Amino acid sequence: MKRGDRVVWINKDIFPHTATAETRAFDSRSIAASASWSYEPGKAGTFPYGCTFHPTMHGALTVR
Ligand SMILES: [Cu+2]
Repeated sequence: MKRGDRVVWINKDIFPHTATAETRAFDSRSIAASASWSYEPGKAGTFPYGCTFHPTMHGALTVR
């Protein structure tokens, strides 16, 4: 994605999850089942993130 774009996490699970950057550059806090959270990054870079509830869940957001 590019700066100025908006990314949306949609929780399609029956349990709450978070999208929390390892650097805490962003943190959705708890996203309830069937809810969503969006974020507009202000800085370029690669941001590894995870779910604070489930340590095996992780990903990375790349912003150009
Ligand atoms: Cu989770």
